[in-house]
Amino acid sequence: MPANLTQQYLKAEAEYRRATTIEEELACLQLMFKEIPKHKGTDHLQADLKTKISNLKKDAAAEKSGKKSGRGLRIPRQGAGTVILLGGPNAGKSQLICSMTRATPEVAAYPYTTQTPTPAMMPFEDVTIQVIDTPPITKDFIEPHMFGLIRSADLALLMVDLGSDDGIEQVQEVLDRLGGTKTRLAASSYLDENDVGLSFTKTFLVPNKIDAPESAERLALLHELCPLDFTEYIVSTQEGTNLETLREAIYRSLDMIRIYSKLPTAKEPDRDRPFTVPRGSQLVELAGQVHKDFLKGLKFARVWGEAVHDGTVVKGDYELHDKDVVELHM
Ligand SMILES: Nc1nc2c(ncn2[C@@H]2O[C@H](COP(=O)(O)OP(=O)(O)O)[C@@H](O)[C@H]2O)c(=O)[nH]1
Ligand SMILES: [Mg+2]
Repeated sequence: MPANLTQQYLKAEAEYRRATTIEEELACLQLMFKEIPKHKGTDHLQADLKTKISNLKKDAAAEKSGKKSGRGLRIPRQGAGTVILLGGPNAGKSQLICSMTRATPEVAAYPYTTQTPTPAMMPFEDVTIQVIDTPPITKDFIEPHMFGLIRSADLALLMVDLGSDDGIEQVQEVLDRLGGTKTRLAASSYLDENDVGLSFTKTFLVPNKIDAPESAERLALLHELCPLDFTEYIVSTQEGTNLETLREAIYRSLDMIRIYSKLPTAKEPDRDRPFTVPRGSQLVELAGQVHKDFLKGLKFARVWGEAVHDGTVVKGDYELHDKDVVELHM
């Protein structure tokens, strides 16, 4: 029997996917339980949700009393979006972080140098994007907390080691390992409506070490043996080849817009630190980010931008445009 899930349910599930704290997760699961159509076709989903909620409550209690909940690591979202690096050992994940951010993780020719997922901030023009370095995924092993991190990421970069004959097999292992779980990779992000909990995270394929001998032959072999519909960026993280193209592609894929806020008393907006919101967002969504008092107290705003005349007065339902300058009034 089809589950016939409602829009509200699917929205709660999408938010559940992005949750990074136990409280957020619990709130989403409770909403999902409230919204799930109660009939035979959803019996096992209802039971599944109940179990998840009760486990999460135990985790929350354990966390409060200072015990480790065993749910492992959570990384709060920061910046315009979150990108997770995935790959087998030695694919060059840590080297990518070194080359594209100011962080300096250990890069080494032996596997398992990176032992826990570690976030770094990658600049793009005047914004920053969170990039998470991770330990390798292999046929036999994946850290349990990797699933939550992959689900909640806006984008995954699946890195391939073109410097070794094992690179293709290693990337296939990552795909197989995740393919057997409810956290999978795809050309774009979506949730499976017929299988609750099954989520797909948008992924770029990033064959690395194109500077290495025989890398071109291995790349051809990768395409032949492992055909994927992911967008591909071929790079050398060590020599910097194609990294600026990748950086821009990452930002574009987040589909965010930048908004500069200006105080009524100031002549110029703060150009150094734009706020970022998903394309299509309305003014109210920005207001809450600028200050929580604006969520309820917002009266109107003046906007300078390409879509409106300078200083136009708008209400909360105004659709924001990239690089708008916004002056909020309580
Ligand atoms: N030739 C070449 N070697 C690289 C490149 N990127 C990383 N490496 C080397 O590959 C090894 C593993 O890199 P690392 O970033 O630690 O891989 P990780 O295990 O995926 O984090 C190190 O010896 C790096 O110097 C690259 O673009 N070209
Ligand atoms: Mg590493």
